[in-house]
Amino acid sequence: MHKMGTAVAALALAAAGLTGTATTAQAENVRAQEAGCSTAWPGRDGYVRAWKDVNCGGTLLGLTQGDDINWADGWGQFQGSDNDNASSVMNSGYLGGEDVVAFYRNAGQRYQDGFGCLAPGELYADWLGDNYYYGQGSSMNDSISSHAWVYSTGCPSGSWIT
Ligand SMILES: [Ca+2]
Ligand SMILES: [Ca+2]
Repeated sequence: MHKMGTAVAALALAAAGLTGTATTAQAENVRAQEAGCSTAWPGRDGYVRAWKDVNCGGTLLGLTQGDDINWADGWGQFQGSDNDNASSVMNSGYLGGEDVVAFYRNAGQRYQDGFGCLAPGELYADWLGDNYYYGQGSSMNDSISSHAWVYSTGCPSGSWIT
């Protein structure tokens, strides 16, 4: 959700002596971001969702209670141009079991070439551009190509996205 991290960043800016105007603008931006995904939050319904734009905005690329190992193919809930196009994602899955959504840089790659895990308690990642694939390092914005529901034990400490 980023509330804590962004607040820390805002404090750091203030401490660095930047103008109050900049800090205020950032605070406004934070409020806008929080409103976007919190408004879209459906309650726990068992789904993973992905949007084209930040803050759970723009086109809803897809939603599913299952896995989709290829966001670029012609079947499943994510197809064609959904590939490499998501900028925010949400996990409103039911708690327990495989309740974490792992997003992968490539199709059908599972853990082999970069992934990030979204915990159900995190609710959503409102901006994938400040999340980086575990074990691979590149930004997750406009690059997700598959996803799967996994157990939290499958996600190392550095793989959680926010
Ligand atoms: Ca697909
Ligand atoms: Ca990709």
